[in-house]
Amino acid sequence: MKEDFIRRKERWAKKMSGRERPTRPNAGRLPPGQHEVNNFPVLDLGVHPEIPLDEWQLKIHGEVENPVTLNWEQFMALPQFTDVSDFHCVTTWSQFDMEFEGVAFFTLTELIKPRPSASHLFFTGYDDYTTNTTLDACMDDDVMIAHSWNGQPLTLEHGGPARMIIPKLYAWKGAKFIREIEFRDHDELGFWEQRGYSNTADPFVEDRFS
Ligand SMILES: Nc1nc2c(c(=O)[nH]1)N[C@H]1C(S)=C(S)[C@@H](COP(=O)(O)O)O[C@H]1N2
Ligand SMILES: [Mo]
Repeated sequence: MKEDFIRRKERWAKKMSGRERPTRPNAGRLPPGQHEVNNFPVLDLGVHPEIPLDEWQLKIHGEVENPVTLNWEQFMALPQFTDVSDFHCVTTWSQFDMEFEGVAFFTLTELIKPRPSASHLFFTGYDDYTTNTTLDACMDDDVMIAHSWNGQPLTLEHGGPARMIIPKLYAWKGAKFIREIEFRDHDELGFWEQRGYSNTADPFVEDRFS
């Protein structure tokens, strides 16, 4: 476990320093039961909350040493991170080679310093959507809070100003219009998790429903 964590953090450090281009396998990257698309469909509860950048805030708190509420300027002043990943929606579409830019989750954890008691995360969007993961699932080199896709600011329908990207989990685990991230010492099911979707959500084992 510890060694795996160190490897993920090393991969992230290499990406941050520009010494490693993200490389993607060609074979075996389409999870079972998925098909590839190229049109980046929109999926959400149908509410697209419009948050002016000068009112936008991201609150990160809970089991952390240094809780913060970032405004847009502070968020954009953090070290920036670009990565390429695949995107898997539980409704069976996958899109490869998605280039997102934002703030790496490892950068956030260095800022807020999770307490040893922090084991889970609870995410809330400006549309009041919620979802949850383990902390471990987000301590990975490809996890970020993205503000841009393919070099352009995220459109509102895709979760702008900023959204979570957690490539190794089905996309409902990535909260669009992100407003709050709470570090917790216990798990709590989010919107879809309460409605029968899997809590762990690993596309490669078709972990769709609980
Ligand atoms: N805030 C918020 N985030 C959300 C959702 C939502 O309804 N609200 N839907 C989730 C679901 S079910 C999916 S598949 C992805 C879709 O992201 P996209 O619309 O950019 O394709 O966002 C996820 N994040
Ligand atoms: Mo979804």
